[in-house]
Amino acid sequence: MDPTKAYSAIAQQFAIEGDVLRISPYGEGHINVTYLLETSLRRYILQCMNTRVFPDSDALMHNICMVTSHLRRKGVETLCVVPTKAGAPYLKEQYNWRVYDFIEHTVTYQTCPNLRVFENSGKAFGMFQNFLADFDADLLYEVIPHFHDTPKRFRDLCAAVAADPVGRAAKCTHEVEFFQKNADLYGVIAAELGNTLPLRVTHNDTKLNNILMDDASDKARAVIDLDTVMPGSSLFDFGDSIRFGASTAAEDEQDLSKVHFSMERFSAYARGYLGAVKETITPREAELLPYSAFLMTAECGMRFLTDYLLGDVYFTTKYPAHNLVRARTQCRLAEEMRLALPQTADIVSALLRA
Ligand code: ADP
Ligand code: GN1
Ligand code: MG
Repeated sequence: MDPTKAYSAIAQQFAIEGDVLRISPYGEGHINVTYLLETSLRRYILQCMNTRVFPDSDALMHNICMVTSHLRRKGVETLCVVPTKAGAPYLKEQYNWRVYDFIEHTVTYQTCPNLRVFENSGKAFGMFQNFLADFDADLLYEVIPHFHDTPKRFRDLCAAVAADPVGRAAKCTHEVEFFQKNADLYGVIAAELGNTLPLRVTHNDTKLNNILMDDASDKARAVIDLDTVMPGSSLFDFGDSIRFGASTAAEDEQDLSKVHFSMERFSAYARGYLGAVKETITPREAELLPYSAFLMTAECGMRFLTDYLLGDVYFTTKYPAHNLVRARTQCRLAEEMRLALPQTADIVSALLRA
């Protein structure tokens, strides 16, 4: 179906400038269906919101409007929600839709192109944490409860293996064994959050394609995909960035011989991140940075595998084994990260002393 024909009437219900010329699929997100909306005057992002993942669109858009207003007040470049012509933050139709200004002269990376980009993204996510340090977490709805509750993610995986609703469990016994073997490592952040680890307002989905980099300077311009901004641990954000950007291959690389954890990239990201949060990071948070990379990678792998077992109901997939392929890269990376814990701890210590 031609998206221009199908969705022009939707786009025209927003307070956009110019006449709709073209609507085309855009980006590599796994959750929403994203389109580039081009008018006779400018460009926008049009998104069909995923109401299975985020059932409460009012709460979701409330969070996004609150967070973006807070950032804008501080002069930080951020997403700009384009309201409907009736003045609402999103459109309720058969599906729910929203529009953002397209942030021009930026690029998103699906894999890390060079160390400078990754260091800059570390700095940007560190600054993002700083900008939200005075944001009142009580103003936010918890749009996905237990989002980074890794022990619960493990229990969900075990339940999916036991139920095996689409008969795929026999195809992933090695991966399931991997997650069972490491199960005693999943509880550290969950046990300490709110006591020995501070609860902060965090992004919770800090992969490299959720940050827009300036296309000329490679500096970070805007942190996007603010759907999951909720109270959490800064370790979720650090670990998830490393999970995605410190891999030598794409998240869905099928040739595992290409998939490795790059300590050089870990070091670059940590340098950028610690440069931004040196004043506020607690000793316990700093100590757990290397572990957080392992944890978030294992957690994401469990989520991909659970979705594979349940028949691909959560993440967007392009072929039947896509979630299994993604789970395999995460197993490989998590294993290498676990083995590298002594070296990555040394990297963090050296950066903190510098
Ligand atoms: P998902 O939740 O599915 O990941 P995102 O909100 O991250 O959806 O959007 C998907 C992709 O669209 C991003 O990775 C980015 O490349 C692009 N994108 C999203 N919002 C903007 C924007 N305001 N300006 C430019 N590109 C954007
Ligand atoms: C999803 O929305 P997107 O594609 O940026 C997911 C993240 C996963 C990621 C794995 C709301 O991120 O939690 O880490 O895929 N987002 C949600 O690539 O579940
Ligand atoms: Mg995204």
